[in-house]
Amino acid sequence: MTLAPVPLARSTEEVEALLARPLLDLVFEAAHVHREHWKDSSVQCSQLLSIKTGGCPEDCAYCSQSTHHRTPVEPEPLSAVDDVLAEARLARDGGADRFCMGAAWREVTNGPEFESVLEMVRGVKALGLETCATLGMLDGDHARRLAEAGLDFYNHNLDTGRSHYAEIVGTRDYDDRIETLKTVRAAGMAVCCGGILGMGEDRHARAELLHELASLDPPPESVPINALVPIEGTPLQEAAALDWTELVRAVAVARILMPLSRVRLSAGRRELSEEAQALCFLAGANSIFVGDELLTTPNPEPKSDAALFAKLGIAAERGSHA
Ligand code: SAM
Ligand code: DTB
Ligand code: SF4
Repeated sequence: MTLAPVPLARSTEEVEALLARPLLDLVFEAAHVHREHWKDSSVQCSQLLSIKTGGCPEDCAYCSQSTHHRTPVEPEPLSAVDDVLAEARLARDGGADRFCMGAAWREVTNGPEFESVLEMVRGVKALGLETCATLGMLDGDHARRLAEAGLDFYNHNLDTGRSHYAEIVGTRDYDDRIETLKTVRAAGMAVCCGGILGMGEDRHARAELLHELASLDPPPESVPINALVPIEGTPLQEAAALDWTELVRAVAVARILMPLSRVRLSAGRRELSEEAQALCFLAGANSIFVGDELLTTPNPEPKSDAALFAKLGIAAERGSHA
């Protein structure tokens, strides 16, 4: 059976129309696109570690690590290189294939801390893992040095659509984010860039975000789709919970718009049923965060993820393009 082809979405309005399609038609179409471009249903597994927690001067309304909010997170200095490498080894032995180091910095600055991060990247790479870091904004020289140290991916999210952005972040511009993404690209690293759903945005803002991501040239290699993890003490602590179908829709539309990207079902998986996660995988999600913790909040337990993968017959390994 063939479905009527979906025209390549070119405008935010078209993306919004895709998001509004009947759910099962949308999932069917996305699954079709997925299977055309990826040769199996394997799921890539990234593990996160917060290497520098809290004390961030930015005011991101969702974040546990901003000094603008009083949250339960206690600031901690940059971790020691050896401790990070010990965590990376555990992650690798637990089945992760990519290790992502996150720092609550507004931007990278030169000095001993950056030198330590470069050493962490070299060490993680030497363990045979793919390397990823998310350190805030960076300039061309930082990007070049990270790439030389062996950094494969740089994560920097657009977070939400342009029309909603000012509600969420006041201390930097949308275009600052886009600039950093260009700098990452120019240094030859792969881009990991996505956003968060469930921050009070409407479908139009979600369409803007997905359209913006798909319009990056080339689109990001990894697209994390996060559902807000509400954090006590932040302005979004009482945000209305996202309906799981909206997450499935966003995953499906990301898959249709960015057929060759890894679409990662990211933060918020603990709140999703196994059935909802299965529908996300069918709709084209082919990456998750594994391990007990995200950055400052819990993730599903590794044993429950292993059980889900076993039930669905999903292999936790590097999948490849068709
Ligand atoms: N400071 C760096 C930055 O903002 O780019 C790196 C770390 S920051 C915590 C990485 C990303 O995690 C954010 O851009 C955001 O998309 C996501 N994130 C942070 N807190 C979250 C939350 N409570 N729920 C869902 N996603 C979150
Ligand atoms: C991304 O898009 N999600 C990750 C990673 N990139 C850095 C972070 C999720 C953080 C969730 C809230 C926390 O644990 O603090
Ligand atoms: Fe800082 Fe990143 Fe949190 Fe924003 S999301 S407050 S930049 S750590």
